Amino acid sequence: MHFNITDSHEAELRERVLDIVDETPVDDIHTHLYDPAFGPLLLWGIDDLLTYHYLVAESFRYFDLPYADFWKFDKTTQANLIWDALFLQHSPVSEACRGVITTLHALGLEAKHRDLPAIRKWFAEQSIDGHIQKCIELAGIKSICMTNSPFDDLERQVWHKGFDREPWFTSALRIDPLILDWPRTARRMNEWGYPTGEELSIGAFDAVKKFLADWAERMDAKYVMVSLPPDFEFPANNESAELLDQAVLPFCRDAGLPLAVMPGVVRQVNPQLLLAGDGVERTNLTFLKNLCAAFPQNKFAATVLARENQHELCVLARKFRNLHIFGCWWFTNTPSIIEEMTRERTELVGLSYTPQHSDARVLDQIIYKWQHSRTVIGDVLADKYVDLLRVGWECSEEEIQRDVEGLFGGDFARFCRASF
Ligand code: HDL
Ligand code: ZN
Repeated sequence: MHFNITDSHEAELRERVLDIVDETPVDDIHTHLYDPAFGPLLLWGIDDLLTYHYLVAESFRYFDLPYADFWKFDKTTQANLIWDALFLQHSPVSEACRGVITTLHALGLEAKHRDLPAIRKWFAEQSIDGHIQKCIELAGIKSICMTNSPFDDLERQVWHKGFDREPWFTSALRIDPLILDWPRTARRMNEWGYPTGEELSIGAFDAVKKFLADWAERMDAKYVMVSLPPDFEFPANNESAELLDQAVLPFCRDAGLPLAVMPGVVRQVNPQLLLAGDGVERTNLTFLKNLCAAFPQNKFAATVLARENQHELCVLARKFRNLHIFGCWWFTNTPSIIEEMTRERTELVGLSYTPQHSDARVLDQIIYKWQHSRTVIGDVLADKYVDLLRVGWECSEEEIQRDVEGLFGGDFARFCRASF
């Protein structure tokens, strides 16, 4: 039975939902951005926007020059080639291309004149501090979580030197080399004064826990994170599984930190594309089910790379309260898939998830990644509140605001504070 709701009532409710989604500041819980203290690691401006690895991959579909020749060019030349191929020779309809135009438009630049030198000139006149503020305001961001790796030589030096942190940059401790490349990592950790020895042992596990504790404290990490191949197994008779079981998860549990697992990436399917060379395969999520079940006191956040895994991930989240699903990661960060994922997540887990993270690698990208995502997420939520209205349940402005604040970082913060 449909209550006799007028079209204008529904339209007014939709408008209200869209406004709240547009206006509510968001915690961006996974990016590759850096506090300006990290200097050149923080990418920004038109040439970084155009040489973003998503656009590199798309450009090579039109290039016939050898990969190696492209990589020999300087960044400006690479950007010019990408601009010509993806914006001038063809309309910029892909999500990553459209994002550049959305960003330039939001910054007040008339990209439609197709005048790349003029755009370059404008960016050259900006200061990084003012530009950070402008991007954060235009994106409606409350906080930006970095991906911080003690295994990155440039980054490690900055942490050891110390710096005054900008309040809106938070940290996540990235540990891929520890889990996925133990032999080499053990040698490096030994050099850094963590006696891991050659073989995995109680001593090695203690050294790993100390390493994690030192870096989580140094960074004030909000969570620990690792990306995993699609065939990752747990339990398993290998170093990765033993390190998780004996060191990483005990540390995370005692420190109250979630472990974010990001499975499904197949690194370097085309090495000639460098950073753009990674691919995706459907993940066997049994490992995640086993982790959530075997470690009920641990908190797991998960974003999975293959579209085919998303429904199964929602069902896993229904089974395990210590699993928080988040974001439309990388190849799923497109309007059509964000819509599908946000609908199924809302329909299966209500509001106890985080619909998006930007994964931005270039500061300016937070503008388009959040503008595009807010549009899709807003439309899905508007449908859901209208569906409720049609069966007699009208949500107040305060209730909708509360719900959206939860989706935009509040529920993840609750999850991070929770102890099971
Ligand atoms: O492993 C990751 O965190 C991925 O997000 C990769 O950094 C990837 O290159 C990327 O930038 N995806 O958006
Ligand atoms: Zn990422």
